[in-house]
Amino acid sequence: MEELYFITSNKGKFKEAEAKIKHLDIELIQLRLDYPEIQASDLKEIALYGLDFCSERFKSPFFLEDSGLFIDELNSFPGPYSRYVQETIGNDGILKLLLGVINRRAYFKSVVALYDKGPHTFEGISMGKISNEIRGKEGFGFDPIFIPLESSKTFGEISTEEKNKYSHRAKALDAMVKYLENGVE
Ligand code: ITT
Repeated sequence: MEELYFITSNKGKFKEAEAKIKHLDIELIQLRLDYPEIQASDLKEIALYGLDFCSERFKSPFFLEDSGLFIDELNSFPGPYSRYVQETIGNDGILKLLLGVINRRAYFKSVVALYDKGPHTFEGISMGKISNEIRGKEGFGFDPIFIPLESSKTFGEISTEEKNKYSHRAKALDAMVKYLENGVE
């Protein structure tokens, strides 16, 4: 494989994937192709629907990724609605919803769906908590309010390189890279 397309409109996701894949002899290309994101509670189901839709229209090997932030105290909200929530109430809105709340446990989940000769999925989870205030300007989306278990800093306060050591997306991408290298899922 010489070229691999990442179908995403999200520059932050692409930057993380590029760094993960750069040691392979594969050129990663960002492709903005609108695909339907169905309403479902399961990210894998959403990703596989998108994969199926795109594979009928696009013939080179590609992957896409669906991710979300799941907050314990909010019964896993925003989960699959993360993009919409980020674009509407944003990080300030989440902090308001959690004002005075002691249980700040949360996790990020990433499902990478790859299409080469057929569909493959790879998953990663990052456990952590929601900070009390916005911290840092790195990354994107909820990064400035999420503190992973591995650190006392938010994802917004660490570099892409550091985030790529243990984030949800890093784990899912590592599994995909392993598959690309060895053909083992
Ligand atoms: P695509 O074009 O790849 O779908 P998207 O931004 O719409 O890009 P999703 O539908 O998967 O991606 O939405 C997930 C949202 O969750 C995303 O827009 C961010 O707001 C948030 N999110 C996901 N991963 C994140 C991360 O690593 N750090 C911060 N926020 C994240």
